[in-house]
Amino acid sequence: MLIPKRFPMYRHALLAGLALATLTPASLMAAEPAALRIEAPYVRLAPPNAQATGVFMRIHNHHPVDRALVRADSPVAHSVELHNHVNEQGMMKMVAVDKIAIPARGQAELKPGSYHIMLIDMKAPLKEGDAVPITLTFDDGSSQRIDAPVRKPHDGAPAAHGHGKAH
Ligand SMILES: [Cu+2]
Repeated sequence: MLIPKRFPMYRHALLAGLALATLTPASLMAAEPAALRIEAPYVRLAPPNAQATGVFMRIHNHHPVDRALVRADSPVAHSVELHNHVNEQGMMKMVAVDKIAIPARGQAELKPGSYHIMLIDMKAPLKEGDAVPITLTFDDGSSQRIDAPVRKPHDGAPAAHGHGKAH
């Protein structure tokens, strides 16, 4: 192959192209999950005897295509659902959703009062500091396993007490 020496940049680009062409589909697929980055996952410490609690995180999508979280699993709960909070005639309530969108070159924010993962019917009480394994499955069939620490709800987050703080 004749590549003019006086165009070194063109030569490099061509060699890089050849290197890419030798990648197998399997190695390309293995590289795929890195495009979604999970940040600051945590499980909200539930009150004693609570049967369910929420899991929150940010999911960054560096891909130029929209993605979605379509499923979550965890061995600590009998059931795991994707939820959103909606305002229904002035009442905030949780509803199950099929998926949580992660926009191209954007992020999905799972936070109290919004989208979250719900652990339902826990097999054993979770304690502060426990690391909860959660497997996230995305719309392209890829999955990622994370460990989400159990944390107390932040001050100022919606709590069971509502607005009524003592003077
Ligand atoms: Cu929920």
